[in-house]
Amino acid sequence: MIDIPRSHPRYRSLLMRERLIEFFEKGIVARAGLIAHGRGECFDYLLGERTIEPALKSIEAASALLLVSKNPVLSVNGNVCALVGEEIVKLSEVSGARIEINLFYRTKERERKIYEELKKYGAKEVLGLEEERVEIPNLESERRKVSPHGIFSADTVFVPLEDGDRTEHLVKMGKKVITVDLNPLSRTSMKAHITIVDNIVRTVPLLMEKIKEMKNMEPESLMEIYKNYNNRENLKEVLNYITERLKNL
Ligand code: PTJ
Repeated sequence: MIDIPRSHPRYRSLLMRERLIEFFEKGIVARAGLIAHGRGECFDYLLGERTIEPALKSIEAASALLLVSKNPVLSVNGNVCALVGEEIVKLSEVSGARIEINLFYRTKERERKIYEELKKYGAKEVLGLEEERVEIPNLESERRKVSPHGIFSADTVFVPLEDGDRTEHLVKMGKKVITVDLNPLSRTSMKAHITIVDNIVRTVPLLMEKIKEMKNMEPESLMEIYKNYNNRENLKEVLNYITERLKNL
C-alpha cells in the first residue's frame, strides 16, 4: 500500500481507493468492483463528498423501516466488505438484522474470503455460504441464489451498491428494499423503496447512530416515518441539490 500523506486534500478518497485495491488483491473485491467504485467517486464529487439533507431523510426512513421489520437482512458484496465490513457487523448487532453474502460475480473462493473477513470482525452468523440455496424467481444473474433463512424469507433487505436487476426482483417478491447508491439515476436507486444517495462509508455509521436513537420509539411512530417517506421525491431533491450546487460553483 502506498503511503498517502495525511495533508493530501484527497486523503480520505485516496485511502478508500487503496483499501479497494488491497481487498481486490486479497481476492475479496471483484475486478468490476474497482470500476464500480470509480463510478461512485464521480457522483460523490457532484455531491461535494458529504452527506446531504435528502440522504439524512433516507437514513431516518431506513432506520425506522429496519426497526419495524420482523426479519431484516443486510446483503454484503465485495465492495461493501472492503469499505465497511466491520461497520456492517456492528450494524447487524444494533439493528438485529442478519448478514448474508450475495455476490454478482460469484465464486466460492470470494464467498469464503468475505465470510472469513466478516467473522474476523466478530460476526456471529453469516448466511449465504451454506449448500442449501433457493432462487429468486425469474432472476438470471448469480445473485439469484440466496439463503432460505436470509434474503429469501426476509421482509426487508438492505442491498447497498447493487445492480438494478435484483432490486427489481426483490421488490416483485414483496420485499422492502433499502439501498445505498451514490448514483441517483441508477435503476437500483429508482426501484428501491428507500435510496440513500451517499457514500457507504459515511452512511453506515450514521445509520447505526440513528437506529440507536430511534430504538425506543413506538412501532406506530416508526411506521409513520416510513410511510411519510417518498423515494421519488427524495431522488428529485438529490438531483436538485446537485444542479444548484453546480450552478453556484
Ligand atoms: O462483489 P460483487 O461480485 O457482488 O460485485 C459488486 C459490484 C459493485 C461490482 C456489482 O454489484 C456491480 O457491478 O454494481 P454496479 O452495477 O456497478 O452498481 C454499483 C453502484 O454503486 C453504482 O451505481 C455506483 O455508483 C455505486 N457506488 C460505488 N461505490 C459506492 C457506491 N455507492 C455508495 N458508496 C460507494 N462507496
